[in-house]
Amino acid sequence: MVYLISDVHGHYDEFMRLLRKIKFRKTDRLYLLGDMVDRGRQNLSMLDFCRREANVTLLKGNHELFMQRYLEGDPLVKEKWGFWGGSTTLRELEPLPWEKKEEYLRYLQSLAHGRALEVNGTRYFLTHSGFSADIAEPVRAEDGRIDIEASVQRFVEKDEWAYLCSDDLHLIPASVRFDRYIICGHYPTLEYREEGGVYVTSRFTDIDCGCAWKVRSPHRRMACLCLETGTVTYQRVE
Ligand SMILES: [Mn+2]
Repeated sequence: MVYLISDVHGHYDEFMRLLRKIKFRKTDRLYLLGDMVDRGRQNLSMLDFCRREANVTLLKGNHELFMQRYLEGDPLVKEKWGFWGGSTTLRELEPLPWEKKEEYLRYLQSLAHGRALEVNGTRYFLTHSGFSADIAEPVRAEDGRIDIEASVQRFVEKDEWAYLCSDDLHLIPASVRFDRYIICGHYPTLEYREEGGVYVTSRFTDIDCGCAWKVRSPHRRMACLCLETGTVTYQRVE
């Protein structure tokens, strides 16, 4: 089975509970759609899990990029990351020797921004934030749909930061269509409706159910979507 989870934000124990709930096995595949770190207390455990497990792929989120830029010495991120949710990751990271930090840096630099795949005849594009309207191209001549994989790649080359922080997918008109069905995280579905939960539209599904959302809500959850069956399994985070 192919499973998707996003925006775990350092909640490693609850994440492992969720994997036990779905009976995740070595023969399954798991794609993590970014923002594994910041806010929670077990950020490095999350990254270690992603690096270690051969059947797990982490795509880059804006919080992985914050951590990467911090380790690269970006002065703005050095000053601001703590305010952007990074204080818990910083606490874990700071005592480490440079060689260990460098391992994390190389790993973060290596992360992809999207993954195209086909399951049961449906063509999907998995990515953290979804889409940046500033580069709404290339458009396919035959049906006017945007080639989402190429569009994201172009934007990332121009401005990786702006891409990973973009909320555009949730704001663009319905006339904008894509050549693949997008599955994203990044934008807590609690912004859409009070009860949150996986949010399904004709163009995309948002699986960030806000387990670490800044606003306290009894509906904050972590979600796991199984692509073959469409089944969603939830895990609460205290
Ligand atoms: Mn994000």
